Amino acid sequence: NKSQKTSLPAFQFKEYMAMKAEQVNKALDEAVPLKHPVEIHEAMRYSLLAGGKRVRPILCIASCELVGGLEAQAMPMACALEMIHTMSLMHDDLPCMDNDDLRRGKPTNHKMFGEETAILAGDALLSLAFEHVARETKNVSPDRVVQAIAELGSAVGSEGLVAGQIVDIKSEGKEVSLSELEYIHVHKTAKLLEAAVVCGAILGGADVASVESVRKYARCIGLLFQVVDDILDVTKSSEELGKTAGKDLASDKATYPKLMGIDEAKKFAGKLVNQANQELADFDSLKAAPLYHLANYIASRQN
Ligand code: GRG
Repeated sequence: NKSQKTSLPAFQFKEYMAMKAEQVNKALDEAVPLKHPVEIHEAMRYSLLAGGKRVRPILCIASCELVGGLEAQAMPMACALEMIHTMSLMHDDLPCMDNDDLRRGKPTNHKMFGEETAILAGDALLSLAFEHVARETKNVSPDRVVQAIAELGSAVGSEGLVAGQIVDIKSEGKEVSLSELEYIHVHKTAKLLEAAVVCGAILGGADVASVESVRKYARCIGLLFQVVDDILDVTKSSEELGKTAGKDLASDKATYPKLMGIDEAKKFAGKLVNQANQELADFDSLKAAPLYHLANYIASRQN
């Protein structure tokens, strides 16, 4: 989109993403060495290092740098976010949940290592995430580390990801309203993205007002992430089937395109990306460039 491109500061976004992802991958590799008991560490490393866009860690680092912090101050938290994201996918793929065979183009963790190991490897990643932030965060005041850990914990537990997952599971086969759908997505997807951005700002030394501005930005991109996911589901399966109606329009699962129509869902996505970027208006535009581009990337991503 031409108007968007001209209004964004010049910035090598692809190179930025590749560089940051490489740093994150290196840090993750070091954070989970292959040690005794090998069975559990192998399973943890298998899913953690299986690819993925690394959106949450990069959001965390970008937010830390936005407020004047350094990448190194946010890196343990960035790794923790990816550990938790990965374990949530591992558990989501289990036979008792979504029962998926493939994830990130590879066999799911339980397909490779068995259900017992996949559950335990997920539990170990969840626990390690908090330990890693507490032990490895350097050059940040202890009260900021504690504040960030609390933020992360609340995004993941029974008021965060777990809440979204249970409400999603319990609503299967039932009529879901737009507000119920929003509850599910805010908790399953947006909470961790919000924690990524907010924790990055806290660790980078942001004042209270800046933390709240980036929180508002994060809430928009959290919802945007899911609306785009739903749109992609429709457009992808339409392409695959060569039909106008995609998988999600036909299935029971509530989605934005199903509840508001594909055109309205696209308009909603456009509104969210604009609103997200407006929240960054008070920051230095050069420093905010990664987050501007990340919002646009989430809006226009193809997978
Ligand atoms: C977190 C304690 C705890 C338990 C797990 C199973 C569960 C509770 C929650 C499921 C949450 C879930 C599967 C949310 C969907 C999140 C989502 C949008 C995944 C796709 O994220 P991308 O596109 O994936 O960033 P990649 O592979 O690129 O990382």
